[in-house]
Amino acid sequence: MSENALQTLGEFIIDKQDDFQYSTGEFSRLLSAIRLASKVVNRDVNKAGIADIVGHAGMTNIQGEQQQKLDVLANDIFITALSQREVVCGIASEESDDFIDIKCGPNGHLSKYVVLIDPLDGSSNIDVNVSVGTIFSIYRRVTEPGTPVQLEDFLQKGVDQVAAGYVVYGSSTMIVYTTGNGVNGFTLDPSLGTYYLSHPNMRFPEKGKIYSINEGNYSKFPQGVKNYLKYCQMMEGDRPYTSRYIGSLVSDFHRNMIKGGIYIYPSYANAPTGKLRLLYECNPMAFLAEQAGGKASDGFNRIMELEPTELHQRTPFFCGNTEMVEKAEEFMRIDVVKD
Ligand code: AHM
Ligand code: MG
Repeated sequence: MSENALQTLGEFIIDKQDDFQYSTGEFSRLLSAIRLASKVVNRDVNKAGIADIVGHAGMTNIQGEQQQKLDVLANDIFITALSQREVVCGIASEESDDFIDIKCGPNGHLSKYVVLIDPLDGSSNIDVNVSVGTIFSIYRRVTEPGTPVQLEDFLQKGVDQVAAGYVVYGSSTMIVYTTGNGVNGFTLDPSLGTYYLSHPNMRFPEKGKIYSINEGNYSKFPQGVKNYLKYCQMMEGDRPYTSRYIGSLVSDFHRNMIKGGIYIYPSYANAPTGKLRLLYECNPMAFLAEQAGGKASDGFNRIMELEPTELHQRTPFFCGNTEMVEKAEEFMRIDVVKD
């Protein structure tokens, strides 16, 4: 099929605008700002090897982790694109300590949307030329429009998301998102700078055979996770499963959604809530997973129903094919009963 016959992301956004009741085009403009920022980050990620932007920025973020230069750059790019285009009234970023209030429009704060973003997830992979990603999550504010945003606008449950998605800066660059009507994926043609609809209505295959977890932490895992891993490795039926772990959530999730698999970042001995952040990483991925026929859990509860209490809250994360996540949950429950 020629590129002329393919639908672009811009056309798709406009086509779907009417899915939103009383749509004013504000949400479409917000998605367009994310699309634009992703192209700028893509350009910078691609030239990371030649420009002097690889390596640490010398700062630590709120989690106490060292920030890579590209983390800082990606954070700036998304915040600038979203705030200057006046499409959101607030932004919370994994890389910033606190949320940002955005006074947009002639009367200030007129947008009804807030965005939570992990601007460059998996950034420890940049130095070695491995795929990284951007994750975003969009909510309607809950406080009065026209006033400064408050913490409660960001501390919403995953079930209240209006849209969520990711950009994977991989062998090709893709943007994948949902507004609650399935998941669609768009691939960037770098020569034209245009995203085309390449993966309409993405779904997890019925059966999955891949498990993705950092097995180096095995000795620190809860017994339920250890038992589930043994189950994955057992020679029986369609098992053993295949182990694949990139260490970039976006890339691991993307592969598992296409090929069928489960991603796990559990709690471990000295980290009872695991590593991943509920608001910036787990909720958006959970929304995508459910919209693609999969499931996301903290081992016991649905991720999107967890009550957030702080911006940088962490949670254990089990996400992927429904059947696989439910099996893992079964092992987690057995472990609790034994205790
Ligand atoms: P980051 O937001 O600091 O990049 O951390 C999140 C990343 C995920 O993309 C990835 O799945 C995980 O951390 C890898 O962690 P580990 O190296 O502990 O396996
Ligand atoms: Mg991250």
